[in-house]
Amino acid sequence: MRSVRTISAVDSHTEGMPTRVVTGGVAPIPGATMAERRRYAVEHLDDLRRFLVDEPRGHSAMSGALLQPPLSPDADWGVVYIEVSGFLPMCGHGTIGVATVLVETGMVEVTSPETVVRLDTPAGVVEARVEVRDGHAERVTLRNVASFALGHDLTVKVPGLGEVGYDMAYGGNFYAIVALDSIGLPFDRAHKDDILKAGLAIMAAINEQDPPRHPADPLIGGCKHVQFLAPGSDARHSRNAMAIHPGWFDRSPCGTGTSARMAQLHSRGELPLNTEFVNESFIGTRFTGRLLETTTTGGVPAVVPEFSGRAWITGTANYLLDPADPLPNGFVL
Ligand code: PYC
Repeated sequence: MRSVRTISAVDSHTEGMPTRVVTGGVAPIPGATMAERRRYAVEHLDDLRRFLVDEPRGHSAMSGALLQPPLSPDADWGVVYIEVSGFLPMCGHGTIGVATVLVETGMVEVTSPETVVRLDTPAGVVEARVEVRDGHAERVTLRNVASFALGHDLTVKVPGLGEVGYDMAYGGNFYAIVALDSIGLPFDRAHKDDILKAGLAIMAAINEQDPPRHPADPLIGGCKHVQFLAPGSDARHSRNAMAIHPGWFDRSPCGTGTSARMAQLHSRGELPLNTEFVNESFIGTRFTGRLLETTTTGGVPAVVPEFSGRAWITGTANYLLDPADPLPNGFVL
């Protein structure tokens, strides 16, 4: 067996969505903040991302996290998120996966019944409270970054769909929130190809006509996620089909999408603080969330959300690169 690259990982899934937690084989990434590390990774480490998430080691909906030494003094670990769409500023299901792996592998000091893990992410420090029973991470509750609605009742002209109405909200990534029945499609996995095609067309049109920009962080912008709401979704219980660039659905309810949805509902006056909200994924798994407090970010009214969900370890692996492998960075079909 020969290898010119060896990356160790603990694989997990959060409510159905994979997180490959990279625990070894990646050096500290240059940068004075995690946002700078993410930017360095975008510019210099895309081959590593593709090696870990694309085929044949990953698949079209693969996602993961590179563990890093933290840069904020109060954080336990730093995280750079990787997935098929690129390097995300923040990833909720991924953070639940990371916190679960850190506790179950003993990479943080574990206390029962709760272990608090502070993670330095490109979008800011997030706090994960892990419920621990008999050494097992049972559930993770995340206090997420400030989330906000950027616009209500916006419209975009989408080739093949005409004028599509949406709200734009941020919960660690930007989400165009669209009622699925407004584009004439049913909330049915048998129609997933049509839903995905519509999602990608909406993202492309928004990025061309009115791309979102974070008011306080110039490194965060663009729309790579469309949160399609199922009929009957409301401010206490929503179901979503989360279409993500370049062409896949979140299998989990999506943590940053849940935060964006709660921020949108709050800004519309429909979700007060400290009120339970359930978000359900396309495969029927759930996150529970609530809004903790109001704040502002870059002058925009915002809320601080929390959400909780569960993750399970599915394996440990060393990912190798044979020097004779003709597809060293993997591929996308
Ligand atoms: O859970 O925040 C999330 C997420 C983003 C992309 C996929 N999952």
